[in-house]
Amino acid sequence: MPAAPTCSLDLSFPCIMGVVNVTPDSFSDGGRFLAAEDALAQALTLVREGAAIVDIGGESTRPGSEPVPAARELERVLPVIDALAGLVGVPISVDTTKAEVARGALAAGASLINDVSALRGDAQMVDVVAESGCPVCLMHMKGQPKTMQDDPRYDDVVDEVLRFLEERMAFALARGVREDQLLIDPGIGFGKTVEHNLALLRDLHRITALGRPVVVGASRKRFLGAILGAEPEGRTIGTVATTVIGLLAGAHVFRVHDVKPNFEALRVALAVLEGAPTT
Ligand code: HH2
Repeated sequence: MPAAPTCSLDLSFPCIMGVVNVTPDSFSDGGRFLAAEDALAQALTLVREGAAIVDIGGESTRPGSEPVPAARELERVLPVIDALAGLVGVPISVDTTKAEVARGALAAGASLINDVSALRGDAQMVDVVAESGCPVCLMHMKGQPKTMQDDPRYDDVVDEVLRFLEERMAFALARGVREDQLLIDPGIGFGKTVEHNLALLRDLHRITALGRPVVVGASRKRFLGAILGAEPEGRTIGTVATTVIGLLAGAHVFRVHDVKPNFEALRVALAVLEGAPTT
């Protein structure tokens, strides 16, 4: 397979990854961007608001969700990625666990694979990553979306997530993926109680200590609702709090639906840490 056109990801600065779900059933924006033109318009808005990466997904992984066939996922994401790649310079990420979808998305102009199964969902995915040379995000998930929130248990959630990420990184390296392609993600909300999510955010520095860029995906998630008593659209400021906490722990990429407030918080927090405004 030919290498995708833009396979490098500049993570010299922490950045915002804007989320667009081209799905009928995502937990917070399901149905809003199912039409390609609506998804494209939303992606362009997120880039204008400061997203340095746009993550396009065609299958919901919310608790209880049903898997979607590859053909349906491709139908949803390809027109959006194709059009977006012609319009913006920022890297486009495809949120998929399927090798066929990843291949199609890379050919259409995506340059990052966001695999919530961490290369476990499809035996061919690791080869797509190795052959393309593109960055890949390996995320922790306990169980499968359909049942992952049915009483998840850990002896020590942070230890287990650390061990899992180390094992998945070793697997990828053994199969020909370069270390500099790897991003890692504790998988906030994927087979975790409120307390598990809080422990992971509190101890995020242990995950950043693994030495690869860490992605944090806390945006509008249920644990914020449990703290705030708010529906997804009322969880924006709570999400911003997780972005600042993540930044202080050394995380690099903040996957959010509400780009503007998270980007502003990131810029202010970075300016404080650097002692001067950053661009
Ligand atoms: N969370 C979701 C989807 N993809 N990818 C990464 N790397 N990290 C995450 O935490 C993450 C993710 C779930 O959020 P969303 O896409 O908004 O919902 P849905 O899965 O219902 O489409």
